[in-house]
Amino acid sequence: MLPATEAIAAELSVYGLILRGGFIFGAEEEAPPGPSGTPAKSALLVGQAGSAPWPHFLKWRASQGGELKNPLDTWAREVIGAVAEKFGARAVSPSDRPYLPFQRWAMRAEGLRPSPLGILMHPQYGLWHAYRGALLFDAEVVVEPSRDGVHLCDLCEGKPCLKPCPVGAYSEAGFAHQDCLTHVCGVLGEPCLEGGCLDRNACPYGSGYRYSADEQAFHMAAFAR
Ligand code: B12
Ligand code: SF4
Ligand code: SF4
Repeated sequence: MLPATEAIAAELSVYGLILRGGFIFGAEEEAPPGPSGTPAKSALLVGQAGSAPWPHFLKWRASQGGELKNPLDTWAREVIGAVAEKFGARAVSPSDRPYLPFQRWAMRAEGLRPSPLGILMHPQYGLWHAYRGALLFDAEVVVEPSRDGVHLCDLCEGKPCLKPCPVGAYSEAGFAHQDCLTHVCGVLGEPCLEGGCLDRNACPYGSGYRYSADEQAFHMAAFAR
């Protein structure tokens, strides 16, 4: 019997995580292994909208002794791994090497498109969402997310997200990772380090889902490490 996606979603919601849609791998496609070790037939994406998982993560981190190297990854692997085991799936993480194409999967599952910042733009959550894992199945498990087909960046006049960065790190040429890092770690980098990326915060959409200040500082610290 195929697992009920409602039951998976309910299990994930305990941790503030959500099912973000899924897709069936094509017959010609090179799919990653499913739980049996043969190529997976389908994938369901797991992620967050806004800071919903943050309090759950903080509670878990407080219960761990000592410093963990990648605590958010460790927490997500633990939580999503347990859900995978319960529903006969194999869990994978956006941090697994070699990197799995999470953004391409998300575009496919949710019909999203990238913003000028590279982050996928969501019609409801704006730039304030992320992927924490995926469940790979040996069977064709399907979930249909709501899609409204609107790409807000197409309608956005003036593109305020491309203005505040002091080093113009985002441009049509892509993301100047090193320029960003040098600024964030330099003497003038405190506003980014403490309050999050100025460009990301300048987007007017999905502001109700904006990550909390401490979550933004946590992600920037991990980025600048
Ligand atoms: C390596 C990596 C980075 C690298 C390099 C990105 C690059 N130039 O490829 C660096 C360290 C620069 C980076 C930074 C950030 N990243 Co990053 N990153 C990744 C990671 C782990 C792998 C990317 C990859 O190579 N995938 C493999 C290829 C084959 O997959 P793909 O889907 O085809 O690849 C797409 C991306 O590479 C994308 N892309 C290309 N350039 C850039 C630049 C940026 C900034 C982003 C977001 C995407 C992006 O274009 C490809 C086609 O769509 C992914 C997770 C994942 N597994 O995909 C997260 C991921 C893309 N990152 C993400 C985010 C949010 C960021 C940050 C904005 C915030 C943060 N995490 O600190 C920062 C930017 C810093 C800032 N100024 O705030 C999110 C995006 C979520 C979303 N809503 O779309 C992801 C999906 C992780 C997640 N857990 O959700 N990242
Ligand atoms: S400011 Fe405009 S162009 Fe930039 S991410 Fe937001 S909607 Fe897209
Ligand atoms: S974190 Fe700061 S330096 Fe980096 S892209 Fe955002 S605004 Fe620019």
